[in-house]
Amino acid sequence: MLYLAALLVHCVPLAMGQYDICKSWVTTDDGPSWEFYACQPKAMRMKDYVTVRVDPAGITCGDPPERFCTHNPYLCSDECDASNPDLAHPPKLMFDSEDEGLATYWQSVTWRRYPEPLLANITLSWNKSIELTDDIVITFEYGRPTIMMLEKSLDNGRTWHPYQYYADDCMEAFSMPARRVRDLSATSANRVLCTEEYSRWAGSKKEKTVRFEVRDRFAIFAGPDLKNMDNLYTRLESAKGLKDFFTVTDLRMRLLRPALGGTYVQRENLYKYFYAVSNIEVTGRCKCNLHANLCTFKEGSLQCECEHNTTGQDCGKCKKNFRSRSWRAGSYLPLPNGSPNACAAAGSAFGNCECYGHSNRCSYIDFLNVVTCVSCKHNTRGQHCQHCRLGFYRNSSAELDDENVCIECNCNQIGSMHDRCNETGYCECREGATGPKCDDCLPNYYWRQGCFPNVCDDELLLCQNGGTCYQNQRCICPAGFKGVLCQQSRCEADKQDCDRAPGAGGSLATVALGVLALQLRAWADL
Ligand SMILES: *[C@@H]1O[C@H](CO)[C@@H](O)[C@H](O)[C@H]1NC(C)=O
Ligand SMILES: *[C@@H]1O[C@H](CO)[C@@H](O)[C@H](O)[C@H]1NC(C)=O
Ligand SMILES: *[C@@H]1O[C@H](CO)[C@@H](O)[C@H](O)[C@H]1NC(C)=O
Ligand SMILES: *[C@@H]1O[C@H](CO)[C@@H](O)[C@H](O)[C@H]1NC(C)=O
Ligand SMILES: *[C@@H]1O[C@H](CO)[C@@H](O)[C@H](O)[C@H]1NC(C)=O
Ligand SMILES: [Ca+2]
Repeated sequence: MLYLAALLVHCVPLAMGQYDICKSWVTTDDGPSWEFYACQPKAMRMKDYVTVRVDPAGITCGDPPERFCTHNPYLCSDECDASNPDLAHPPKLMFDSEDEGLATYWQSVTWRRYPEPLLANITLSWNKSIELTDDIVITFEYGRPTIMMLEKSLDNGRTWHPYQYYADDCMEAFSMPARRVRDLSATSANRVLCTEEYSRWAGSKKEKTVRFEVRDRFAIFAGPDLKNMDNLYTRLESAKGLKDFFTVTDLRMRLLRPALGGTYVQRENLYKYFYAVSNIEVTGRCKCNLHANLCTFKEGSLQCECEHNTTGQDCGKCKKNFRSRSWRAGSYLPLPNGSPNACAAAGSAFGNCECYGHSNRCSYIDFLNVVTCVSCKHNTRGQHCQHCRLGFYRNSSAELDDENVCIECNCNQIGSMHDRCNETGYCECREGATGPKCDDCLPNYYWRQGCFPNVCDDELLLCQNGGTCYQNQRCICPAGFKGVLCQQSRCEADKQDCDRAPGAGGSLATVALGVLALQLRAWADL
């Protein structure tokens, strides 16, 4: 009974039904109607919905079958064989339910290529944004890695960011000081750090887990037992980047050095070094922007069941015909029920004024007798914010209600006539310039604050009398010649010049000085 009570207390904060209803039917002075609240789905065991990928190819043991040592390093009689279900250790064994008794685990090949590092990546993908609500717990059989890294992605694996570093010596492995999450403060709650807590050899086989401590970070705001969740939700709402810190679509464990079971690697017994992961526990809830309290697994991915007339996998936009205001996420505030920030039907107040979510306001213009959107955002303009502002063009593959529907023309200021472009983003170029943004020159033109016709080149406009063409801009003439293409002898042009004809050394120096002067001018132009 005591045990049960303790268990309940432990579970209360996360199971507590805060923000678990999206709407309720209430009776007011004006009669019965719906009242709407911010809402979010319950936390779930996310390993049940994950897809996993292990890299590089061939890192999983058993193909070909291989011997390894576990408990008794002197016998080394254990075997991994991918073709035998009893001896295989495929990645899916990191996500099965462990029945009481024997652990099932994924296992890597052994470190037989030592000293080449034994590297493995385990990538977990959900194809859905997830908000972590409890620690990530990775269980290693036969020792925890001495160096590893946890990375996360927020955009389905397109970009990755470090999440936490783990090493038995943080300074040596990552040039980072060792820190503990418990020592973080309110302003550093989303700091990425290196910890030595889960990598040191404990001299016993009991230390099996590596954690990413979500609870300890929550506790900075909600107190040690997470009793003050109101404070946490207030901070999640107001502290920049804090909510995103706990949000992921993918996680990646980069295993960089296996457990050593001592201070050095025994070269004569490399069969005892490998990775073996029996479980990866990820607890979180679907991110639904506080517009849904249910998240279901449909057609292979998790989807929010959106309320408040929102739609999309994360309830990230307004439903069609509910776009008279821009979409907004719900808010945890004010406590205790939050704000739904629901999408509103188009045209309820003013005829049918759709603004495609680019404006929150419509206005009636008396003398024209029209209703028009006011202060169109996202670089749109027009009565319904349906056009792009000058200097922007329409992204033809984006919906009109997309925030990024208008793309900046980005015309080169010098190369183009003006900063407007056509429907495919092409700018109008000045003479000699070319390219969609007019930042290139046509053949036979050179770029110097705009495109200018070549003065000289290697084909038609050859410098004469041994002159050399400098960046298509001018000929550098030998001492005795001048003119655009050095076509003119100084003697013919100017008798005096000829009389004072300098010696060979002087003329070389003049050429060198000329080159230097041109070089300096070119730099100055940059
Ligand atoms: C693991 O992923 C990182 C990128 O996060 C990549 O640079 C590295 O090559 C990968 N390692 C292996 C062994 O596939
Ligand atoms: C990811 O989810 C979206 C939305 O549910 C779906 O359209 C897409 O096919 C999924 N992609 C993969 C690779 O499962
Ligand atoms: C969503 O639209 C329906 C009509 O289709 C309406 O009855 C309901 O009240 C709206 N919900 C919200 C939160 O605005
Ligand atoms: C145009 O919109 C599509 C769909 O939203 C998007 O994938 C693409 O990146 C956008 N193109 C540009 C150039 O922004
Ligand atoms: C935009 O201009 C480019 C270059 O002049 C042209 O190839 C393209 O067809 C134009 N697009 C439209 C929609 O007019
Ligand atoms: Ca398992």
